[in-house]
Amino acid sequence: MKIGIVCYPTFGGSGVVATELGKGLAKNGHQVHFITYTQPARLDFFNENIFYHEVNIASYPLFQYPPYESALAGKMVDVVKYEKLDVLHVHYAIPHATSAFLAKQILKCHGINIPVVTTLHGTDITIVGKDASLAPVVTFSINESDGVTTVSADLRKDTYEAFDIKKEIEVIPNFVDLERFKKQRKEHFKRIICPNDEKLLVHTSNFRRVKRIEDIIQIFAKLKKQIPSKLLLVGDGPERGPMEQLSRDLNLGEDVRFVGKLDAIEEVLSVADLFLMPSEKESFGLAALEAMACEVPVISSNTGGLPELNVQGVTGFLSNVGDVDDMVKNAIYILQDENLPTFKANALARAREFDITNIVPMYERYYEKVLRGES
Ligand code: GMT
Repeated sequence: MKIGIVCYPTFGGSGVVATELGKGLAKNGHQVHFITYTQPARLDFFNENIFYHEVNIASYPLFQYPPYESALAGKMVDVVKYEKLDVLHVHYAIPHATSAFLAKQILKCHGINIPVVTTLHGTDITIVGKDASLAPVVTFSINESDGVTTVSADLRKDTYEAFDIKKEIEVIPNFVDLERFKKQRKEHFKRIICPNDEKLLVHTSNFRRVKRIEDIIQIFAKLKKQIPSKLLLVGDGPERGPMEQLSRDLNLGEDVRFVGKLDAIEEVLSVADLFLMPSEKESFGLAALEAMACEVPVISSNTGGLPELNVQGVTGFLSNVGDVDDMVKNAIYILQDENLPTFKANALARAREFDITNIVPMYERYYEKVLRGES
C-alpha cells in the first residue's frame, strides 16, 4: 500500500506514535509518505520505503495567522495525486482531520477518491477539541473521516460522550518497539546519577499542566525521607520553570535533576527503578509503556486509558488523581528489594503485549477494511 501519514513532527505522543507506525509499515514493505511541517523527531535515517514531504506556508504581511490548514490540505492534494496514495492517515484531529476533509473534496473534483483514516490521541478530544470554537469542527471532521481509531477504549468512550459522533470508532492501542526499548547495561550511568546506590525515579513528558508534575515532586519529597532516592525529570514544557522553583522551595537540592529533552530516552529508562505518571488525564500513557518495556514498574493515576495499560498490583499501582499519599505508599512497596524484581519482570511481560509487531498489523487490517468501505 502507499500510505500518507500526517502528524505533529515533535516529541509529543501522537507524533511519536505516527512516526513509529510509519517506520513499522515501511518495514512491512509499504511505501510511507510523511506530510509534516518539519522532519519528524524520530525520522532521522534513510529508508527506501519512507518519504518526507514538507508543508510550506506562503508568508504575506496580511496574514496575522499563517494559513497552515490550507497549506497542509494543498500539500495533501499534491502528494496524493502525484504519489498515487491509497490512504491518508492523519494523527490528532486538529487541524489534520479538517485539512484532510478539504483535501478529499478537492481531489474529488479531480476524480480521485482518497480514503481518510483519523486517529484520535487524547488532548485533541479531552482538552483542546472541547473548546467551543473547535468542537463543531472536530465533530464534523471525525464524522467525515472514512475510518476513525482511538488509542484506548476510554478515549473512544470520551469521544462518544463529548461529541455527536455517527461513526464506528475502532480501538487500536499504542505500541512500543521492543528492539529499541529494552533494558541496556548502563551501570556506569546509574553510578553517576545514584553514587550511593539510591533508587532512581523517572518521569518523561511535555511538562504541561495535565501531567501534574507538582504531584511528582511532592511524592518524591515524601518518599526520599524513607528511601534514599533520586528523581530524574526528562522533557521540557511550560511547567518546567515553576517546577524547578518548587523543588528548590522543598529543598530537594541535587536529588532532583531536570535534564531537558533527550533522544535516547531508553538509556535513562534502563537504569530507572520506578516511573511516575500521576496525570490529570491520559488517553493511553505511551511514556509509561516505554518505561515498562525497559523493565520499569509504574506508579500512575487511575484516569483515562491508564488502567488499560498499568495493571494494579502487578506492573505497578494506580491511585486517584492527586492522591499523593497513596502513591508514596505504593512506591515504597514496589521499591522494597523483595518486591522490585517481580514488578520489573511483570512490567516487561505486559509491555510485550503492546509490541509493535502485534499492533502494526491491526492498522494494516483496518486500512484494508476502510478501502473495502466496511468501516
Ligand atoms: O501527552 C501529551 O500531551 C501529548 C499528546 C499528543 O497527542 O501528542 O499525547 C496523547 O497521545 C499519546 C499518544 O497516543 C498518549 O499516549 C497520551 O496519553 C496522550 N496524552 C493525553 O491524553 C494527555
